Amino acid sequence: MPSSSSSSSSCPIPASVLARYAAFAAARVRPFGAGLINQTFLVESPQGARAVFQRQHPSFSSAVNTDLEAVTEHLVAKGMTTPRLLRTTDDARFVEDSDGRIWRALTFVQGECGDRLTCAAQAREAGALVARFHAALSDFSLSFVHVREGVHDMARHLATLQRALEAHPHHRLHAAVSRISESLFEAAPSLPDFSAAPLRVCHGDLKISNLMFRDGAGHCLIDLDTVGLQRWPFEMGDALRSWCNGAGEDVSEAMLSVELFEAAVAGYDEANPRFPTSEEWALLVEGLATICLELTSRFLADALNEAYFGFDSTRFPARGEHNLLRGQGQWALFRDVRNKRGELEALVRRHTRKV
Ligand code: GN1
Ligand code: MG
Repeated sequence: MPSSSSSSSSCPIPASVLARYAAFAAARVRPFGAGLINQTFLVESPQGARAVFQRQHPSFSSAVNTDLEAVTEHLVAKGMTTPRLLRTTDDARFVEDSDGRIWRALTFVQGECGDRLTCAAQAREAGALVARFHAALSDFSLSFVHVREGVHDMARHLATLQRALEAHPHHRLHAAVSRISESLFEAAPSLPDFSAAPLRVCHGDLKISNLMFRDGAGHCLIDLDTVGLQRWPFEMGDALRSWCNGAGEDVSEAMLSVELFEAAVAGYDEANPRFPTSEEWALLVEGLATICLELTSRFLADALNEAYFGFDSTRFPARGEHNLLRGQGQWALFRDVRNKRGELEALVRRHTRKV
């Protein structure tokens, strides 16, 4: 676990940022969570009040905080537990530091997050929690200020990988990335067209570490920067590629657990019988395969570009090595999902009611 540090000169949050939140001006700060994009810290005031501070990744605009505040207010009105945006003492939604980096604060929610599911009962809880989240946001009618274009645009991700291969011919990992990429480019055209699936308000990043549990029950979703309109088979495909992969993201060999998949699907359907439609359910397994391929592509591109995903410097010499391993893992998962496709689609039909 990361060690704690006090708010001295070594404090990772600039004093000018903390000063804008009166209760936390003299707080203790320590690294928190497992996100790969934003930097996250747990902040504790001398009086024992706690909040989560995040430094946003530069690829997210500060406008994301307007959406975050509106979405979390809607969730609270529906009786859902959620972290909420904390405004500064002078009522701003975020703070820009002297280097132009954006910081924001969120309320702290007590609960447990992990990097894998432990059993079918927990997978059922996970499915039900996300179904309740989707149902609660189904009548969220404000338009999103921050829109991420092309998130699941496979052609775009493949082009990024192709460009990375061309831009770094002498990279130490080029041969390894290129080997998988060849098979990946061959497999991509076999994926279906998802454009007929409707857009729904989705979380956008349902990997397991973004779900919080409490006493074994699904408690709340965190990491709400990516909430926006999305196609449901991509949303749930992203969830299931993470939830049903017991090996996690840091191994080269990963497999999809049919048992966890079945429990998650059943849990979702039980908690939200209103949607999705049977057409969307029918696209779920191919949505799952698509996200595995998309992530393979994103991780492999970053194995060469070494610019985006965070990495563990205690286990890997550089960002490239960690991302190559992640890419290999998602590629193994893609192949396993494709092998199990018939079995998984039969389970979806068995467990879901027709809408
Ligand atoms: C990133 O935000 P974070 O670290 O939970 C990424 C997701 C990937 C995930 C893989 C905004 O998630 O798309 O699925 O890593 N988020 C963004 O671990 O790129
Ligand atoms: Mg995220």
